[in-house]
Amino acid sequence: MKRALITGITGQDGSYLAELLLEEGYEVYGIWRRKSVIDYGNVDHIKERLTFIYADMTDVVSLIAAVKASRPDEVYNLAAQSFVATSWEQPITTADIDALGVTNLLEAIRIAAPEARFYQASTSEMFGLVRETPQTEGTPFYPRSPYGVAKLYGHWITKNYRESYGMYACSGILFNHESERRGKEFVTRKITSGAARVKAGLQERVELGNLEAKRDWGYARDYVKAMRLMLRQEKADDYVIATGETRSVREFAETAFKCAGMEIEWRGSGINETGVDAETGETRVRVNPALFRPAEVDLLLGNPAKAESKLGWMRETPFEEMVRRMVANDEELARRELAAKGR
Ligand code: NAP
Ligand code: F7E
Repeated sequence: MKRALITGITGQDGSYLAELLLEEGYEVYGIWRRKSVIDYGNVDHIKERLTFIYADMTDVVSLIAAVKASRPDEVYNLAAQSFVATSWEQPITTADIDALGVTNLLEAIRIAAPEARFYQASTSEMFGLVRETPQTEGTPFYPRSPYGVAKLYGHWITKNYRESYGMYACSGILFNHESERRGKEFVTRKITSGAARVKAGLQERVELGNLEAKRDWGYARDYVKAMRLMLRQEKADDYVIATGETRSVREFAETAFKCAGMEIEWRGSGINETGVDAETGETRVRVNPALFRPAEVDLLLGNPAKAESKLGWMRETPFEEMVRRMVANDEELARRELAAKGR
């Protein structure tokens, strides 16, 4: 039986990856953080089948102990302070976890399980102010946030340990991927949850920042399959994982509200813009300038050709289907919220 160690197991990707590896017969270990209240996050439904180890990316001693205890064949580093907006408020924490945390984990592996294969969760945020479109493995990087800068360090240190010590260490440069398990502060889930709650009468509107930002949005369950494939190749390498399609936040909002049975009409332009439900005439979306970022990533569009040809990876879930699933899930949560309130 193969053993995998996943950092960030309670997060969106960690939970889908854990399910996938369990299905394949792996013994799955997950690193989690000590909190005042025990919280299994997105793996609550499979917690009995997992082995949890308390550790923190900023504490190399705890990581060495975790690697020793799990004796992994594969290590997936998915832990991060992953919310870009927070990285301006907590730049040091973000760097400690997302940059130096990667070195901590690589050193723990070098000491305690040097033969283990390593996956690093790199990101399209490293392309930032994009130098070419679409972005590939060869596109120069230009990060635009403390998060992007920290992740770029994690990306290069992974490559460096591969070249310095011959470790099997890969980076997946994943473009945005979403799901029913996405954190509610990210724009997609904020919109799908907002649309469902507006429809249920639980909130009046959704406040958004930059509607013109464009992202290449894929489905998280499809993307974790690429991580596993990367660790099964003859040689370690880096791969872009993306859909090859890009859409604006505005288009995402229109699609999500449509899935919830509401048609959005935009009135005004720029920062005072509002989205009005064409049926009821009520304002459903409002732009709040406070939600704009100090520096924006305007356009991301990935080219996954290398992953398709070398890994045989293909995305499976079309954009509209992903949004439909997210809205349906949030409508169900809104129904439960109403029931809990006796409405
Ligand atoms: P997520 O839902 O925010 O999950 C992050 C995980 O990291 C959580 O389990 C969190 O634990 C854990 N974590 C945070 N700080 C930690 C620390 N100091 N020590 C140990 N664990 C810590 O993120 P995700 O969307 O699944 O993304 C997975 C990875 O892919 C992240 O590295 C992210 O930066 C990267 N990425 C994501 C995307 C995307 O679109 N989703 C795209 C490219 C790259 P708690 O539950 O304790 O908070
Ligand atoms: O923002 C704009 C915002 O926070 C997307 C992380 O998983 O993907 C994610 O980072 C866009 C930005 O994701 C709101 O300005 C408008 O342009 O959903 P997001 P992100 O910053 O792209 C990458 C690949 C990662 O690696 C990260 O870990 O949407 N936007 N209005 C808004 N964004 C948010 N959050 N909230 C708004 O109200």
